[in-house]
Amino acid sequence: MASVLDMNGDFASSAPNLLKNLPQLSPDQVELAKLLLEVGQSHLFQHWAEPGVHDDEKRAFFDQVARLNANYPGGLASYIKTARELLADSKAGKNPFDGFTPSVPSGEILTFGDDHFVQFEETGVREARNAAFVLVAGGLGERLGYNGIKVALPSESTTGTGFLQQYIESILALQDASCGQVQGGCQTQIPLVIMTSDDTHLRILELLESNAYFGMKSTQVKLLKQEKVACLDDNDARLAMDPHNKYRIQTKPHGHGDVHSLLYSSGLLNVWRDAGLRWVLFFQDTNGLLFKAIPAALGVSATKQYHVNSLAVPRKAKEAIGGITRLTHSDGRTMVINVEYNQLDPLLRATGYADGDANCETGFSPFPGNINQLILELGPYIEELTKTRGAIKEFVNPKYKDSSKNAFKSSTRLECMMQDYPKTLPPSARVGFTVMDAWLAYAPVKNNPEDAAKVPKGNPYHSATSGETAIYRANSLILRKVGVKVDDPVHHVFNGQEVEVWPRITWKPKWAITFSDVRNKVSGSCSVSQKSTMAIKGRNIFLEDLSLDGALVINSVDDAEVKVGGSVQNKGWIVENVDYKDPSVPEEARIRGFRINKVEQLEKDYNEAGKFILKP
Ligand code: UGB
Repeated sequence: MASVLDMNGDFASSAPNLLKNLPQLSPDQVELAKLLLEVGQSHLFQHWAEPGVHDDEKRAFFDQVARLNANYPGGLASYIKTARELLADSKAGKNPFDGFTPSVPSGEILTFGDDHFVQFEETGVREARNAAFVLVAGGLGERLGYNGIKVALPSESTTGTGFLQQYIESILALQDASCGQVQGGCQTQIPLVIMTSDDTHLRILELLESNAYFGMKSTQVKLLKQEKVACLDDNDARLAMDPHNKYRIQTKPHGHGDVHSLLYSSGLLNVWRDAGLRWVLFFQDTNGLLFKAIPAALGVSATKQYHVNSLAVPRKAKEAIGGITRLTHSDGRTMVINVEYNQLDPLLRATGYADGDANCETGFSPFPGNINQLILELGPYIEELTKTRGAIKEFVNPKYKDSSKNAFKSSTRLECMMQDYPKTLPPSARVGFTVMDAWLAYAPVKNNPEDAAKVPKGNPYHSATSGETAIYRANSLILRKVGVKVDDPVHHVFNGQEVEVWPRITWKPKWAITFSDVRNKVSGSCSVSQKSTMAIKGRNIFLEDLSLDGALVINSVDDAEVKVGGSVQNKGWIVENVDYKDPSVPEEARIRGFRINKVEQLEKDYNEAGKFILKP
């Protein structure tokens, strides 16, 4: 242990209080104290002379500083330097897109179910055994205001399947389908990384462990926890003290961009490369349609040899998703990059688009909407991260007290976004994107009922209500595409949001992970009435001349082959409104504004191998 008296004179004179009140410090802690003083943070020690504070608090302060220093590429000195630069730019009103002119980029636009789409899906399934998946799930989802973790929320309430379960079962279905194409099969276990944070880590771990990892091997799943970054009190980047403890620095999340530095420092990328993997797929926490888009999008990456492929959907102007934009600089540089929703309108207005972020004659913004599902080719990704160590271009968004921009309303911090990864890529990098219909690919659960009800008419609600009803709509439309006569939906208002209510059709990913799978499992003349519910929970279930008017639930083990046909008629399951303010209703139902009343159903379980016919 070094004594404070070992410290040099500069240090002592700049923080005289320390001399009297420092506990015994290790040499590393002394270095950290010096570092803080050198980068203008002496205010952090100002109150250390006050009597009555236990040395443990002060040591804990240094533990926290050590973590903040270690977890940021280049350490705290680099964080503070970047913060000063970005805060000065922000104060000067400097536009991060200065010199760039936006234009509409061109990319691969897919039409669900056509030959092209089917080919891309086939290629995607083949490539899936060479892929690793990365779920960013460190966010608390403040906009949704749900008390639990978002990945535990049911994606739909017919079967109650949670988002994480849905994701894992989809990856396993892809794994099986992909290995099934290899002669003699293969033992591939597609890796899944989940980025967590202090807000979500323990609860995600508990969810996985209490559900046997939803069928994955526990070794297949790795959790990487992102750390928060220090908050900043002013334009000099003075670190903010925690309002509840003067011996801690206040911290806030740094954003989903942390995923790149975490993957880099974890060493996993090299492990994956050595195992022959070729793709890394990034995705977010609450999109129940996500895996309907993954096989084709991966097929596009492989066919076009994209280093970066962003998944996109047609975007409504002002919708809270970023716009994929081609930016051309006056010096000739160009890049295709996400421009975040709050920056798109000012950028367009400043560059000659008088109406800013507006819909064009198609009824959509001409800029495709980024749904933050990225597919990166592993080799070029490793090459780039070796240069950047995973650091992503950051931004700062202080809320100023007044127009002098000298003081903030509350502390701010640097942030980074995972989709900004291409910003540092050389012009030779192949950066593309793939557009699919929103009904097929994108229905996130982000907004609480009150905010969702205020969304401009015609724009998606992005709520638990729309997230669930979108799953039923997508499944109904897919079945229609293979010839099933699915009744039209009815319109209904839940939590102040008008949505289409289609028959509640759900299936396990292992029943169908591609359009061709659905086509192969449905034959003859099938029909489903609007009031119906169908839950297909087995791999080898074949619908043949089925007429459904009620609720039908089929469970089967993989070795059972079940043919389902004939006329199924019963009172079914009824979708009932609930009041989102009623505390007696579980939160999961309240945030969607409905629950399912299971009045009557035909439910069959097939627990043994064999061939079966279900024909009432
Ligand atoms: N997340 C983390 O893992 N860590 C963090 O520190 C923060 C978030 P939000 P956002 O697809 O609809 C993004 O808050 O940031 C995870 C894109 O930037 O739901 O408002 C979090 O758990 C935007 O361009 O989204 O907007 C979640 O899984 C647009 O594409 C994910 O990051 C938009 O998503 C996203 O966090 C969209």
